[in-house]
Amino acid sequence: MSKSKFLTDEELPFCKGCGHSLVTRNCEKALTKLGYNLLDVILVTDIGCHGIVDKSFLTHTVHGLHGRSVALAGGISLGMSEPEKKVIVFIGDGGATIGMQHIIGAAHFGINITVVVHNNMLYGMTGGQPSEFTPCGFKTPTLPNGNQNEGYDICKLISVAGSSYTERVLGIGDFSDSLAAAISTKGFSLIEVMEICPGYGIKSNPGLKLSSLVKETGLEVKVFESINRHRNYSFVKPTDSDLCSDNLLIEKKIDCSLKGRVAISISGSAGEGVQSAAEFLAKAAMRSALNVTKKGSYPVTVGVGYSAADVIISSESINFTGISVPDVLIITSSEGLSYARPIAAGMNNGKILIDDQLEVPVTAAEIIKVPFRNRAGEKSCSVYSIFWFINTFNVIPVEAMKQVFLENKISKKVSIEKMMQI
Ligand SMILES: Cc1ncc(C[n+]2csc(CCOP(=O)(O)OP(=O)(O)O)c2C)c(N)n1
Ligand code: SF4
Repeated sequence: MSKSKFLTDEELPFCKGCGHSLVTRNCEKALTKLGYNLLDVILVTDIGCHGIVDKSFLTHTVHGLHGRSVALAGGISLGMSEPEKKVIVFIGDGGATIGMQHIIGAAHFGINITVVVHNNMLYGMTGGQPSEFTPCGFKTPTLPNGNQNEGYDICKLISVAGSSYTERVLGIGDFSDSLAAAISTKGFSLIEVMEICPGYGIKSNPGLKLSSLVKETGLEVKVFESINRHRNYSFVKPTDSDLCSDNLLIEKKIDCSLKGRVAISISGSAGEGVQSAAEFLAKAAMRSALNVTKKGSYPVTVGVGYSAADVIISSESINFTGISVPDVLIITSSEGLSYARPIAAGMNNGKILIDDQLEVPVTAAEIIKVPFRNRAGEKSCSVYSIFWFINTFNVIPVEAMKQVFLENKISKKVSIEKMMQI
């Protein structure tokens, strides 16, 4: 199949012969047939080999937790009112096992999504453990004598639960019409694609053919009758805004002259207000009618170690929320410095604002030393660093920062005058 606008030109990331490649190519073909625009498609992927495909899609992509992608996709679908948008979930049989309740719930409530189950009958990414879809007798590296029990028939379960379109297909050749039928169905639809993982399934079951295996299991390859569909559930949206409209929850209050996009990374220590600093900046930018994304990174032990955040502010819409190289890197502590060293090393221009007591990292960016910790103290040094940045470079109006800060309970403990020092 030829390349299309839905995928990058990169090779797909799967092992040779993996059925996940075929699902991707068929999905791309179905979307092309249906005439979707790139940014009208929201692909939600689950954890597993199939999930690494999201870097290959040029549509919106969201990577969910293992088994939770259907719940995530349901939320996205319910949060949008544009009928031309389509939410598609890619999930493995492992994720479908872990998240079965979400799938049954979404079918039951008639949530408008299409779920594509990549059923390779085992957990591919972690080395071939069995899932609840592993057929009786099927061997995996951790079940060398073969599974003792029957696998689930997800298509039967889902069609009874209320799915509007349900089909099982063999992951061979062209099944794009089946995907197109599911994708064009309004309400919940599911396609289960049967595959054998060459990495683990074929190795453990040499010579096994997909079509004969599926025949032996008794799993029917067909479109299933929809039972209990057209339920009349309604969901009240929590606000009058939705994920796609320009109707912002935060009013534009302050004029801002920024044109283009600025990517800011803040790197400091847990407990020193890094996430609050990023949140203040994000809210102040929204108040200035800019588009904003904010992400936090920290170890699972949230109370110790580094804490870092990425904020993008832009007068244009932000379609990619990652920051490969920031325009501005702010470093407020030694733990933040350890985390940010590789980021600094990758900067060929831009600015690094660093606490004046810290060693300067290797970088080609401009270094600006500021006594963040001495002036504001350890608890407030990160929030202060954002005030200093805004006050010095006027990227957004400082008035917006002041308003956001003064509305927060932190302003009862920390004076705005302290934050405004330059
Ligand atoms: C809640 C949770 N449990 C376990 C894991 C570990 N894990 C990562 S990938 C994976 C297997 C994925 O298998 P499957 O969903 O079938 O997808 P495939 O790799 O076969 O495409 C597991 C168990 C995890 N990430 N999260
Ligand atoms: S390990 Fe299996 S599921 Fe994962 S990419 Fe390789 S063949 Fe595909």
